[in-house]
Amino acid sequence: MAEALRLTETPAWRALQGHYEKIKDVHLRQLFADDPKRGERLTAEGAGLYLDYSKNRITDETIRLLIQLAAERGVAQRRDAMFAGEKINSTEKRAVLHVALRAPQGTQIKVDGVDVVPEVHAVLQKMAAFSDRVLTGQWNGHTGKRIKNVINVGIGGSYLGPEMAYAALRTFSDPAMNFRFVANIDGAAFVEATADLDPAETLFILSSKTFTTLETMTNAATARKWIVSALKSDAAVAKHFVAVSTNAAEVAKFGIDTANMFGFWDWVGGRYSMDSAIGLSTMIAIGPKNFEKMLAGFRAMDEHFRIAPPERNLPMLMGLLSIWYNNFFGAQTVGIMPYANRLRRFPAYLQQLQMESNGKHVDLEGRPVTYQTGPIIWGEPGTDGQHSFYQLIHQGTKLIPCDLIGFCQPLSEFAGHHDLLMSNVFAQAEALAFGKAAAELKEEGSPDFQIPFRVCEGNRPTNVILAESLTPKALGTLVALYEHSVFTQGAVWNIDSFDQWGVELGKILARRIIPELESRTETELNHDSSTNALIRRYRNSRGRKVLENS
Ligand code: G6Q
Repeated sequence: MAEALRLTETPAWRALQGHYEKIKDVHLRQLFADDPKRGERLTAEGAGLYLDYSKNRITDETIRLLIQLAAERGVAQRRDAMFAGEKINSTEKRAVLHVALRAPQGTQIKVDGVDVVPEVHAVLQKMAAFSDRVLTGQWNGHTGKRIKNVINVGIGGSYLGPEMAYAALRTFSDPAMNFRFVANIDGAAFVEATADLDPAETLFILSSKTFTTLETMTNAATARKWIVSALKSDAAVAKHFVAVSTNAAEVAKFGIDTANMFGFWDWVGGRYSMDSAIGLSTMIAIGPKNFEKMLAGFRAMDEHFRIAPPERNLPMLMGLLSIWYNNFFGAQTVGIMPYANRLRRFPAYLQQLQMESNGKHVDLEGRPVTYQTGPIIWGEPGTDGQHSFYQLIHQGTKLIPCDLIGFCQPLSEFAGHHDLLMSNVFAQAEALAFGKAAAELKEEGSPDFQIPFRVCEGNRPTNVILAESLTPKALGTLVALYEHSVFTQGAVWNIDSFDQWGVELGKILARRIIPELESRTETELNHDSSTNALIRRYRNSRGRKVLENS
């Protein structure tokens, strides 16, 4: 069989290159002047989200070619293979089924001939029963005190989702309860999370797919000591620890009854797991009913991604637009700016989702890619960012496409703030697109010498995403939107968006150096001269010696 065409050899890619040359200097001012209806036309709606993509440097031809690119790269077929449970994570030979985590009861999704949907619902029910017991005081601490504090111990995919979701949905949680997150192995993280808490009222959720991750296991051991020394009994562990993991043997070794372990499966990637049992802290915070609403939001976007035609398919359009800037305009980064303070951890969450998924240097055949893959993702909530780094977006020399995310209805009791907040979403998108020309400045009376400094060229692209309000459902929909946009990009680039070999490497590297730092006897060092010197300096500072010749 003839080898499939490499991405850059496909007809659509070549056509996009030619098309880029034609429109790269066309200004959004021109595009809007040419088509007065552009701002209504280049929009799409799905699963309760409204996407205005009219302020992108595109024409109808761009969209046509990008959709052709998706077709030539078999994005829809790959999407259908994912939904069908095929092992599309080929480097780990695993299915990729975060969509099964929110599949309704009765749907059939098979992995190796076994329908996984009943297992998913069994775990959800177990989580709901446990959450209810904690929330109603049927599950109390060792001394009989009510659980008031829940601490999720986990890192990466076992942390960023729960932390982001709690911040986003705090309005839906009982203000008398505290939810905290310990990820970093720096002991300060544990101290900060626990300093003002009573161990007798504190429940730890140890969240680790593998239950071997150094950071999590170290923090878990510290938590165990904190509980046992305060409550003066090893038996307290049973009441103050539960686990979320795929590794029952290690969970049991820690001293947790596996009846209090909430499972998930190797077909859920860490960064795609916030709606699995990894979301146990979220479920306790917002309650099982709201968690179900969040799943309904994910599900609505899954359905939209599965059936909407490409020209109206939000994740498909966003993924393709990201490729347009990344691969044709050479943009290195994407800014994520949620105009919602409660979404302040959303950029960090998306950073992992996108950069771990699409930060890849070889294609599915293991060949080095000859094109750029995943962009750098960063961002802060608006309006904060406007008073710091937006300057570079408006007037710097780099092209930074941005997603501005806003909500029509406020959740805050100080509703008067909301119009002011949202006016900034619209104003920023407008200013980034249209800028401020010298003639306008002159007319407004700017002194001549200042005009060059005040000019904003505009032509800075944005997507504006509007949802009704920041509810559990809307959060699920938003997360799934980005999951599927990442998928679309990975499918076009022909990379494995679901492995993370670079992370695995990081997990083993430090293990060699730990004993070299800890050893109290004179230690020989055999690294490069820089690493040796750094370790020597550290050991000296800690009063530990290094052999002279190393
Ligand atoms: C996510 C990554 C990574 C992982 C953490 C935690 O997709 O694989 O961020 O989630 O390293 O791993 P454990 O859950 O196994 O502790």
